[in-house]
Amino acid sequence: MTHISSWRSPSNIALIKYWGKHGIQLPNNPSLSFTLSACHTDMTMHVTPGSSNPQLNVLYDGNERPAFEPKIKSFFNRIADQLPWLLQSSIMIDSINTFPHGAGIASSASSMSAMALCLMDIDSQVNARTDELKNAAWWNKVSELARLGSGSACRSVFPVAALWGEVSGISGSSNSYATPWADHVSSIYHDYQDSILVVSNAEKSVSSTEGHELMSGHAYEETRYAEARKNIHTLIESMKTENAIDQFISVCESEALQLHALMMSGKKPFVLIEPASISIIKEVWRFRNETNIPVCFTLDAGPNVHLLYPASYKESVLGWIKTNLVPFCADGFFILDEVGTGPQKI
Ligand code: 2P0
Repeated sequence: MTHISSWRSPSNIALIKYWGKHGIQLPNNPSLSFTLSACHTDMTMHVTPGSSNPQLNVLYDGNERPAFEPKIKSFFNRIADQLPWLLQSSIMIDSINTFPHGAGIASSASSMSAMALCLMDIDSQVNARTDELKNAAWWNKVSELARLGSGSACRSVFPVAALWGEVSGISGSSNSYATPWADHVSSIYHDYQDSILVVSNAEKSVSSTEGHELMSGHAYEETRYAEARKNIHTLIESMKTENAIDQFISVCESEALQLHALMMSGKKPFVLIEPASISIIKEVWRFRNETNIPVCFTLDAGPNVHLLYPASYKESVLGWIKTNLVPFCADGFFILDEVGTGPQKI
């Protein structure tokens, strides 16, 4: 018998950054992210358990992609103790991302969370369980499996916002899986905008995996983790109301610049931002000062700039992007995304 499951799962953008880990994708500091909407993966998984000669077939948009198989196999080996049927099954995975490959948008968060959702759904089918979908423990398990695929993926499974990692004073916060955070933020953040300015679509010179490793023994290691713990408390407080956007902006921008400052100040320094990223940041500061429109930036592990702002400023910000910021984008390319409602069975 073949079991089939299809899920749409979004990417996410960290406001407090996960940078530095131990064990198997256990974070050295807590992080907090917005769940995105337009940038997502659609995945379909076919699983035939009890195969004497199990095959793994990985497709992207209907075309075979054997290059993706090693990472998926090592993920499956890592989680086989939790899904005993996994290594005795023939599996076919077909996925597609809405964001173009090479747009500098990390696909591991959306694809690994989609994979965790398909696997958990199929685990329910294999074990003839029907009542588990949407139960909080089920979602925690999805988040934990996603984390084992890629750390940041564990935050993609919850709507609006997610917190990952132990935070003092927040019961239920865990290093193993993310905690849904939508109920802890003002409604202004439920449809917050994220316009992604694609500065470069070149392959990154240093992978995130290597970046995490370089945090071990970094001169500012302990200072950084202490800063992240302090910043997450400030951010959480600021997001409870719509009246503390100044504080929200200050923490977001500080976290983004700190992430890249850590890259530049380690034992093996590296630079992922580009001159255009800096030009955009300066233009954001100029525009915000002149207009009082509360737009701010954050950065992922790459040169692209995410502009974050309330939905009520959509029109003014779009006009400004088109006139002042498109010249800094590779081929003029940008993506209009926003905070979203989380994964969806399709
Ligand atoms: C984050 N990043 O919090 C941070 C900010 C990049 C910059 O998580 O090795 O792909 O799979 O656990 O999740 C990128 O690292 O790393 C990342 P793994 P991941 O989103």
